[in-house]
Amino acid sequence: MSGHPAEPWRVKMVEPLRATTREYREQAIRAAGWNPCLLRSEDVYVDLFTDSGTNAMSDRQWSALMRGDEAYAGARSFYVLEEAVRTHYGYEHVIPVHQGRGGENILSRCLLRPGTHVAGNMYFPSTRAHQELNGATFHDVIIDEAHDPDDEHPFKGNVDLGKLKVLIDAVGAGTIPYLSIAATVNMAGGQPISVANLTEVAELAHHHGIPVFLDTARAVENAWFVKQREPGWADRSITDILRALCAPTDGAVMSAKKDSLANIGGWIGLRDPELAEQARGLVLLYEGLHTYGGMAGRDMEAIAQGITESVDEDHISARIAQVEYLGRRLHTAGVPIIRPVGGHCVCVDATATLPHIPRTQFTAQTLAAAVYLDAGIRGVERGGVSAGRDPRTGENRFPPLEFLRLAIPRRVYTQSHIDLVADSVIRVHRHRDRITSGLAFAYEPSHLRFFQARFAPVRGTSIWD
Ligand code: PLI
Repeated sequence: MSGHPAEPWRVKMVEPLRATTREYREQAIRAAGWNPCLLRSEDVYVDLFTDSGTNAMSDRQWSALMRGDEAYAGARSFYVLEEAVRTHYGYEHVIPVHQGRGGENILSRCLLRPGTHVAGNMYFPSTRAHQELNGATFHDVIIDEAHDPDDEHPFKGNVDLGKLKVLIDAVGAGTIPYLSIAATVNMAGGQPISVANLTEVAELAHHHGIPVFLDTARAVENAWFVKQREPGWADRSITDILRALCAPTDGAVMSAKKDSLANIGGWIGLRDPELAEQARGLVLLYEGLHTYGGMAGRDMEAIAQGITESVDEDHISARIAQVEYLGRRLHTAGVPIIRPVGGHCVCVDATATLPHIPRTQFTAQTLAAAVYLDAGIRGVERGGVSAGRDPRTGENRFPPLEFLRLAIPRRVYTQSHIDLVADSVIRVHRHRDRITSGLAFAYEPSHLRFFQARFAPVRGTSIWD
């Protein structure tokens, strides 16, 4: 199939992959409690569990590692990272953390108290978990289109300003310490927010004295969609658009394991010096000194170099095109996927694929296991299991979307791998009637349960007849 631009890199070092038999995979997934997250990576052929920390670093990033200054205090590498973040994202105060959730912990602890409310454009599990652990209630104010897998809205990450106003009126601006806005929105399938919408959201929030924090994990991918789809931005550079996305916000929490092409790391970016002081104080307790935040000096160098590579148009256009190619192959073959295809993943609509498996039997988890069984491809459930239980009622939460996410690491897989994935998912879809049992919990952890949960087939000994 045409339409896939050649990768703008060549391979300098290889990592062997091992193909396995169907019998082997049946044993492996059973031993993993039907949870692909508990598989050993050597038992996975193409690993699309996440695009987080799984990127291939460039030769320039590997050389940057050698420049890492491992001084405990005031490491040169911190100032290199600080400069890169200031230049590309525009935040004055840069506070390193070991990865995104480290930043979420610090920000939530600084600002949230029991009885407070946080609004955002759909939840992310670790982000909401930290908000809830600090006593806040999360409110989803994303536009309705985001919950519809077939809606082709170009900015399904946009906030519904009407919903936000209703929330502010209902709970009072004083009880909303901040808005938690993501670019792109992972749980909607990597869908972007427009610059115009984010600017309007910030104006409304600031009018009520509410600060806005941006989850910038995939803001470069968001910037690419803005360039393609939002009137007025086609001729601007990705760096300009990235800065325009950050400009109306009061700060950011960053997992550098995504856009920034690093294997670990993150930062908090802030404008308010007092909040920055408070955050640095907590970083000392929970992460490490405020000039390394749990990272080695070499990690900070790799991220700084990765930031400059992330905004390169050859890189970002090929990256998004590879994801789009997989989506197009599945869509053309009739596999129901979330449309339009997002920035980092293709999401197979599990309820449309397996309508005979009820959501109480974790439809997308079942589909994830089935896709692993077919050819050793690992994706992740994004549905009822990821959503967890409501902390107040203890009831399972079932968000409108229930999907298998195939997240594509950056610069790792070639077109043949992507074709192999497409062939396998199309095959599973064709044989979907043979998936006869859903799953029930055999072990249910209390937080972020999708990582460590174990399951058993509801009927018989396998999910597949
Ligand atoms: O995995 P961390 O702790 O570096 O970052 C947490 C995190 C925060 N925000 C968003 C939008 C994420 O996607 C995110 C992590 N995502 C993972 C691990 C993923 O597989 O999507």
